[in-house]
Amino acid sequence: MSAVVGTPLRRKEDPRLLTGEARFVDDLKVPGALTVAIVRSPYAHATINSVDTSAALAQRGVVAAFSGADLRSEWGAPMPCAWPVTEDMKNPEHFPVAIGTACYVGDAVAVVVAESESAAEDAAELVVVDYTPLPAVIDLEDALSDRVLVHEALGTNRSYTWELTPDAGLVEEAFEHAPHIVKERYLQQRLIPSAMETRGVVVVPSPMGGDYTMYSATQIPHILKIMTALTLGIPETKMRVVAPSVGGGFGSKLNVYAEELICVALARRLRRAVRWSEGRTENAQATVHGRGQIQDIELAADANGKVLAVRVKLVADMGAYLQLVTPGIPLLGAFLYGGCYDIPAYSFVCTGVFTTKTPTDAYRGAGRPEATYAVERAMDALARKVGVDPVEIRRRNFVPSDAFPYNSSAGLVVDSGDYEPALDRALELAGYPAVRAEQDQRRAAGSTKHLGVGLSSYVEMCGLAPSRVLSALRYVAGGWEAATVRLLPTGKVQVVTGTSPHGQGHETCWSMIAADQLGVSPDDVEVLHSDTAISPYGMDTYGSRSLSVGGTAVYLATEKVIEKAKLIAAHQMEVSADDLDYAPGTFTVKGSPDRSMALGAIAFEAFTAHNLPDGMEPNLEESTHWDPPNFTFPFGTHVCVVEVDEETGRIEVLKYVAVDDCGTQINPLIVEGQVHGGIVQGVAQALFEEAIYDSDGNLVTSTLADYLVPSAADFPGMVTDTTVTPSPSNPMGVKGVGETGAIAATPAVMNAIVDALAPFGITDIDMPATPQRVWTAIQQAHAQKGVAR
Ligand code: MCN
Repeated sequence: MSAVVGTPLRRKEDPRLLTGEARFVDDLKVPGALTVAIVRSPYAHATINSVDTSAALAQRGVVAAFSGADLRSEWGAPMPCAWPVTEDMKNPEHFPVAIGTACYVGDAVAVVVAESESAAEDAAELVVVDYTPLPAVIDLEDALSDRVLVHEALGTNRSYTWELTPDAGLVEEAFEHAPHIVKERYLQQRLIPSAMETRGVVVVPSPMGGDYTMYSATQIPHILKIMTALTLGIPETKMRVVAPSVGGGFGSKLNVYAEELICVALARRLRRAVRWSEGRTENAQATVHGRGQIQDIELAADANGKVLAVRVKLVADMGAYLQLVTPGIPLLGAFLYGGCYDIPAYSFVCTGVFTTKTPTDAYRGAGRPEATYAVERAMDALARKVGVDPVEIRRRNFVPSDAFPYNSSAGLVVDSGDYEPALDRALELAGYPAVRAEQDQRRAAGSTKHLGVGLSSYVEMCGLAPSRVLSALRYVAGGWEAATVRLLPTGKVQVVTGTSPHGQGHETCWSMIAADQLGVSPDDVEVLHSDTAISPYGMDTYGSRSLSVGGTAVYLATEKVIEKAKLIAAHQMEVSADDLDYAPGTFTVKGSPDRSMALGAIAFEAFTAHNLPDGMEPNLEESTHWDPPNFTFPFGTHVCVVEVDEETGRIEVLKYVAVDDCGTQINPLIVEGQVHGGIVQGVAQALFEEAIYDSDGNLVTSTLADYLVPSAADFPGMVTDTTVTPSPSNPMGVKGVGETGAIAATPAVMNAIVDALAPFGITDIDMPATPQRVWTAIQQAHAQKGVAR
């Protein structure tokens, strides 16, 4: 396409991140700021009879302490949920500090404000809360029974039931007559996002009060600003939100959190700057969790394994409350349970249910890893039933390359795709036939080291999103993105974006886009972001949307700058604008190569405004608000090879191959990094991670000693490659890549494990597939064989 786009440029943000120069929330020094400590419920469910803060208040250095009731007057509205997925969705009233009832371990019940962190934390331990414990609601099916209600006032634990049943009749018919029916239940365990930087907030009021600047480790400064203004009754013009450097979020920082609202409320009440930093255990308890679903999936297929219908029923764990987009997360997957296959008939129903656990919400992939997991595991089950190789079952069902744009039975228009080349390349890189041959050899030799190979072919829907579609899904905000591009008088470029990177490298990629368009070096482009005073409009970063929506906005704003510059060049060179050719950085008169004008010179002319066309405003600055016509649909195939030790249950990933297609790549190095990170998270779900609650509702995995986050040592090198199928839905042909690895990896690993265990007749293992679980399943299989003998 051009000079720098498509090249593996190193990230310009990395030197400051790697040398300690970057400033995270916790690094911000605000003289005189008070520290907030949160008193959290040790019970999963309890009536709060009273809160006594007197002992805490008597401590030296303590400035204030409040219960939920004390702060009630601060909230003009309860905590926001921006996705009421059905008209009759039940949403319990939720305030930042609980009043009357605590609904999960970690629910805030009081706050202490002190001159130092240690004073705040010590005093928080002296707050006496009188609780009457209530029974916990942990199990999803138990929750559905309404035996114990999480929120008495709702009269049920069911928040909503959402259906997508475009072909109900066809689905029923297919299941009545199909020669092959696959019926599977999969459990999506809860995950704890565990970003490297936990959350943190600093709020600085203006000296006279009334204006507030919030620094927060957030993915969504713009949405947070609006929601804070609404919840606290502060005029939007008086609220500024800044996300400084943010150490990862993976969806968990796409939220409006109690602590953010508490800090603004306290700054307002005390007229002092306040700060709060989240500890690692607080992070496990009070930052949203991901996944948490029971998935029932059924496939009806003809004699050749061609799928005729897919029927899906989900129970999704909302946790104790609905956070910003909690109820919508399963819906993001609802459109993808047909995978990358040509499925004639489809039905989906999801029930969201409350439990006395940490609220769930977005976590890398948000609904789409769950969908991909279910369909890819079920396709392997179908392959077993039909008696064909998992590769063959996929080929028989892929949407053919000439069918795009493809209208899926779930209602999507998948704009472009070409699934077989990615599969072929992944098989080639994995050495598929050789792996199968070795598997056969080992089995024949009676080896106790079982080889397994697993596939995952996926398509995802990202780039959130056309605003009209979001409206149809009852999401309250839009899906556009804003950008401003300024060509400064010296020829340097300033880009202002509404996206809010927290590890994705937007400064590099947006610089590359602007550089190629304007004919400058990426080093000459400055990208400004994540401060609502600098970029007043934005919909922020999540849903692998930033490039295809925000990057496209940058591209379109540069086009506008070039258009205006062309008029100036034409005016000054006394030719018609139609007589000018543009090559990045220079306008040349057609047929007269020596008559040209550089964009930098035009920028200076626009600045001095000495000789502009009549009526033209000075300066070269243009803005765009881009609302995409469609999602983007990256796809690919991942192949995982594992070795399972029959004697210990230990699983080793021997090889991992990923072939992804995210359309045109702006920076292949960043694409590869995104894929790597996503794969590790996906593999971690398969092998390591699980938020475990005991029957009283205690989170027993609330430290990193108990919750197994993988390290580099746990993982082999990855082999990655790409195919390129541009998206026709945006001018650069780009698709998102931020979540693909997490979406594809989990089923590839689990399919490989189940494949390795085929000789034992094992067809499923709950995630994470720990050595203990695998070993136990093998022992049970041995025992059953023994009985049969
Ligand atoms: N890119 C590219 N060419 C493409 C696609 C993407 O060069 N065809 C580049 C983009 O320019 C951008 C990066 O890859 O620099 C990711 O782009 P995109 O897919 O648009 O995703 P977003 O920038 O919107 O990032 C969100 C996505 C999500 S949803 C999660 S979750 C996630 C992820 O990004 N969380 C992350 N990657 C993460 N990476 C880090 N380090 N930390 C997180 O918290």
